[in-house]
This record gives sequence, structure tokens and C-alpha cells, in this order.
Amino acid sequence: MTIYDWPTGPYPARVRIALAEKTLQSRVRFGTVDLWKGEHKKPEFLAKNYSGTLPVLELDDGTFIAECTAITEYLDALDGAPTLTGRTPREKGLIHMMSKRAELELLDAISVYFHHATPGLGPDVETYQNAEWGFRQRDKALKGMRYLDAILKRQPFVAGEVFSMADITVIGGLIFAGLVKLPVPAECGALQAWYARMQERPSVKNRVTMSEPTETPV
Ligand code: GTS
Repeated sequence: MTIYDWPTGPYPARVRIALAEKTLQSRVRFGTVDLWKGEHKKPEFLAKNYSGTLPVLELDDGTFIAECTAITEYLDALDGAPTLTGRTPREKGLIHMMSKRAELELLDAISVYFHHATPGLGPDVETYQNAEWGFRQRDKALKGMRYLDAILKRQPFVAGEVFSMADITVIGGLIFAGLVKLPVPAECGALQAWYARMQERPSVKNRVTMSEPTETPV
């Protein structure tokens, strides 16, 4: 399998963490797509993913799977023993809901802020910007952090009692928050403590370095 991504990107981090959690690193090679040069908007890459975003997983039969949640579902199902996307119908429903919420209320909001209210990937890539929309999304993300803090005050993980894809989505959000220098509000102690715990996980710590030995340019 091949994963096309940008090694330090927050969304790519989600799939890299999932890979490590499932100990599947040795089954993939990485192809780097340079976001800063806008390679993800070129026809060659759009043929792999219509949305022009990273990461994308290419299966050995040539099938392309985009969207972090879809890729994570695929990787989690490979060994017939899902651990990240739910073992029971209840777990599956809650994990899906919380992961989607973490995208809507945190990660995607920060992404919009980055692309619209900061220089983003630079003028060649950011051909349309709407700063007002970007700042609104930044405020939405801060509200999202407060919501997640309230959740983590009453349970150890984002979707309940076990680590899951929903935690990975929030980790992606806080990685992006760090990149755009949007700190978690001081009063969000539960979210901060959870994030400190998450950073102890080898899958999170080693996410960037996993591609170094095999990385090949696209
Ligand atoms: N919904 C997509 C998913 O979940 O996979 C979003 C993916 C996404 O936005 N990826 C970022 C991207 O391609 C990669 S990174 O910024 O985290 O490295 N951004 C480039 C762009 O132009 O939107």
C-alpha cells in the first residue's frame, strides 16, 4: 500500500497514528506530495483524490481511498479485529459521532482559519481567502476546545472508555492548533491533561519519523 501525504501535516498525522496503533507501518510506503508547492492541486494528484487533499491511501489493486476517517476504517478492518473504530454497534456509533464532531468543531475549523485568515500555504496555493470566515472558524475551534474539555472531564477518552479514532481526530486538531499558534484555553485543564497523556503514546510521538527510511517522492 502507498500513502500519499505530507509528513508533518495534521491530517496526515491522523492516518500515521492509526497505522502505528495497528502496527501496520511495515506494510506501507510513503509518497510525499508537497503542499507548499501546491502539488495537491495539480491534475496528477487530483486524479488520485478529487478533493485535492492529503492523505490518500492507494491499495495494491490501484484503488484510492481518501478522507482520514475512511482510511482509518479500512486500516482498522484489515486484521478483522477493529480497535479504533468500534467493536460494538454502540461504540461504532459514538466513535463516528465524536470523530465527526471533532472535525466540525475543531480540526476543520482550524484548517479554515489557517487557509483564510493567515497566509496559509502562500499566495500561489491560496487563490481565494475570506478572512472574516477564517476568524469565525478560529472562534468556533476555541468553543470546540471548551466542549471537548467538558467531555474529557467526565470520561477518559473522547468517545468513552477506550482510545479510538475520535481521539486521533482531536489529536490532529491540537497538532494543527499548535502549528497556527492557537493555544488551548488555560481553563481547559481536562483537555490539556488528556493531550499530555496522548503525547506519551508511541504512535503519536513517532508519527513523523515513521516515513524516513522508505520515503519516495511522487
Ligand atoms: N476531509 C479531509 C480528510 O479528512 O482527509 C481533509 C484533508 C485535509 O484538509 N488535508 C490537508 C490538506 O490537504 C493536509 S494538512 O494540511 O494537514 O497537511 N490541505 C491542503 C489544502 O489545500 O486544503
